[in-house]
Amino acid sequence: MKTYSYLHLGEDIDPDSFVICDYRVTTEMPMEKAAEAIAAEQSTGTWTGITTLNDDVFEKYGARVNKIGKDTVRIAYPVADFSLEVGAVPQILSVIAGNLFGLESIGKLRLEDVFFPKSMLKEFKGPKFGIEGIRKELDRPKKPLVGTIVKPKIGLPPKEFADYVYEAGKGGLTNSKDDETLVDQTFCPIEDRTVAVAEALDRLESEGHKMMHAINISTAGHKILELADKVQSWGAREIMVDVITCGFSAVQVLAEDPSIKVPIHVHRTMHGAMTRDPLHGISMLPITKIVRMCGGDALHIGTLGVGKMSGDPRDHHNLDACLDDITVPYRTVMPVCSGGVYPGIVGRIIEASGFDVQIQAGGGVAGHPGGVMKGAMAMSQAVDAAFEHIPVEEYAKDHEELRIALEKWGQR
Ligand code: CAP
Ligand code: MG
Repeated sequence: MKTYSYLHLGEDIDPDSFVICDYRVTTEMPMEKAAEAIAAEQSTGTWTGITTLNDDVFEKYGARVNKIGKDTVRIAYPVADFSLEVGAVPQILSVIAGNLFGLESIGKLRLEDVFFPKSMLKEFKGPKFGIEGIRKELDRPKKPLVGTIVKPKIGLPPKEFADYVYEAGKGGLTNSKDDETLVDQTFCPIEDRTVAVAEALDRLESEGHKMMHAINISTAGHKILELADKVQSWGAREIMVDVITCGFSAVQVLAEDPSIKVPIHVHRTMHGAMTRDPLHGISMLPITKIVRMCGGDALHIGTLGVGKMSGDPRDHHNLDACLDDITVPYRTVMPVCSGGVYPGIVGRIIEASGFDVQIQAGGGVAGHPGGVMKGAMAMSQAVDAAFEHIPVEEYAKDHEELRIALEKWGQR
């Protein structure tokens, strides 16, 4: 039986003909063997030589191990390995991020990055709104967006929920959203909540302030489009999808359906199971790239090493993947920095992100001693200070709400 080698080290790989993946590999095996095991499992091979593999199949469809580093490998998968209907994420993921994670012989493995050829990128449409579209809806051309997550994350009935949104808008916030665990519980049915929030947003608009609230429609795959349609008809101005629990295709089906005419806010709850271990899983970067391909308009990317969720300066790659307009043919995605945010850290986040960002605080608004409106004012003031390059403690001298927030939570 013929044995085949998947090693093509240092060869020129045409980026238009391959999907190129960078993996981090922790293994007792020699790196070359580990890399070949991955390339085989994910393309034409298996754990042993097989009589059914021939030169033609191997040459056309075999993955190529292109680079090996101390603990990294680069593997290129021929475009032909992907389903004809290439704009379909499930099959792509099962090639580049499938069985390989379970290979007993390898140890730990992490997909760090992925590069798709133009022919595949063009099968996806990207965001319908993106940064520009969301800014236009909000009449907020330059300043960072500033939002809240209604807290407590579950339990408020529709009226109190909508009152929270109204107060947040009165305090100057441009955005608010449902929390990831809230969809359609009996204490807050989605129809009643959407209608009550729509009334609050209309009232704010009639008083001169434009605001968006993302209604969480994360539900079963066969019901998500219908639910999105319904919440739109009840007045939703934005919808939210938990992309890991619902799947990338949920984002895509919503973004590509012509009946959906509102931006899609993409939450990433459960991503930590894949992204947190620096040696195993899938880093946020490929997730960000695929969300953008599928049409997410805003995406949580972490707080660039500052907030309550684990994260580090590598989050910058995720930010770049939202904003990069050179390598991808889509609109940009609004990066959302959320998780343990409060006024005293807004300046540091904006320093790291720039102004094209949506900064959000749940506890950092609802925990303000003066209540939601003052909490929202303090967050808005912190954003204004950063936008005007004024140190936050300086700005707080004339802004009481901000001063109280700094007293309570401090500053970093
Ligand atoms: C923030 C949040 C978000 C996190 C998730 C929460 O609330 O609503 O779900 O931002 O993390 O429940 O934690 P707080 P990430 O402002 O009260 O922390 O954005 O990193 O996906
Ligand atoms: Mg949350």
